[in-house]
Amino acid sequence: MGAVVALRESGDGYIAAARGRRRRFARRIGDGAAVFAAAPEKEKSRGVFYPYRFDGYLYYLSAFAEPESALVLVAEKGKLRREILFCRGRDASREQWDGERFGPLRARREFGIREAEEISELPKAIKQIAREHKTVWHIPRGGESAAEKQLHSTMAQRSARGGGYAIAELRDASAVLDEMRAVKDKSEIFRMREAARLTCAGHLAAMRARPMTREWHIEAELIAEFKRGGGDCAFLPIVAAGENACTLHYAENNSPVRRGQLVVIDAGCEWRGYAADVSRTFPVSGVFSPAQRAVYEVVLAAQKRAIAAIKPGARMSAMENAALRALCEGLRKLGLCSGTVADIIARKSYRCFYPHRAGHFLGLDVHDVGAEKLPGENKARRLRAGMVVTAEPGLYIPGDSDIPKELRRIGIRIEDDVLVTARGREVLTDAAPKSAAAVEKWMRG
Ligand SMILES: [Mn+2]
Repeated sequence: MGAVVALRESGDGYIAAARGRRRRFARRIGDGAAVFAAAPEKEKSRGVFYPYRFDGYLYYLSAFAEPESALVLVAEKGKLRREILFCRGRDASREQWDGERFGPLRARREFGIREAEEISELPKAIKQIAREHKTVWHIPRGGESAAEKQLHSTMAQRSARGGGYAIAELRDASAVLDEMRAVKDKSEIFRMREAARLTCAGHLAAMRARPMTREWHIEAELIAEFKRGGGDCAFLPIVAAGENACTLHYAENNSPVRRGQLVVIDAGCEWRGYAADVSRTFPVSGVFSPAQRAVYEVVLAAQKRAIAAIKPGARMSAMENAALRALCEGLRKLGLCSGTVADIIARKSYRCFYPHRAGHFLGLDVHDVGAEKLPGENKARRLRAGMVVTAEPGLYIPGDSDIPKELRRIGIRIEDDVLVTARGREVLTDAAPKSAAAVEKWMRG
């Protein structure tokens, strides 16, 4: 993401929201300094780089998306005393190659951060922090950034010299920030709605891809819709025809597509840093066979029950259990599992048909932070208004000879993105057809 894109991002309240987040973070840590480093650029092949993806924590607190940047915060008695953005300096010859940079002067103005300096000044700033602060917060990442290497070497120097530097403790800031990130504010929900809207547009176009004789024809329609709206893929889309759907993370997207098969699409648009994540399953011919439809109705019923279990105060595990019970009832009706639903769950005989979980948090990351159990709690966390979770049960039937022939190798997943509201929930992605009848109707054109 270059400077021009970052500039266009102002105007939706995100920059002001980021300022509020910095103050809240200071309130939560009380006293100490914090260093947030940018994600590294990743080389794809000699001299060619993957599209740059910022670090979620740094972006959440700054709205700044350039590589080679960092944010230093200093809190005193719960007040934000200093905030310094470090970024690349202006450099006409580099900018001729890589595009415009903000540079410290303009970055400070555009992003409303009190101080800004060139990234080359960061080592000095870290030295100063080490002299003045006992506790330094950071995001531990196995020491991949220069800033992090310096924090660790400063700690080591301290132990070698016996306290010449003051950092006594490096603390993990993700424990604090994940709690904040789990509940989305207005500017984040605005972005997630747009990501959801473009994702649904992609699914609608993909179901009508012409020609539709290779999986990549379908994938192309998804990507075109994301790009048309100024977004991009939040992750490699899964477009899986026939038994490819039974490979959960299939993303080759290069197989032939045949009439009579189902196609599972699991794809999401990322818009201004925020992700959507939607799965739909449709028949290539435009009409479900009776066997395909029978399995589809089971997954759909499970997905609806999962969504109904999403509400403030409910635990994530309630949603998981609702989906699982419905899937097991369906597996029994389809003749794929025997015994009572309780037996099927206790024996885990559903596992070969449903090996994944029913949902995850969604936000800056597709598998977003915040879903983890709270420290000291052994139960799944409770949902709160402003959280966004996916509901995505699926069934994947193996080709074994003891399974009725017409059911073999059917793979189906249905996934929506759900915002927890004060009263219950809002499905952000219901513009993509979901009931079997709605899917067939859309495909008829
Ligand atoms: Mn998902």
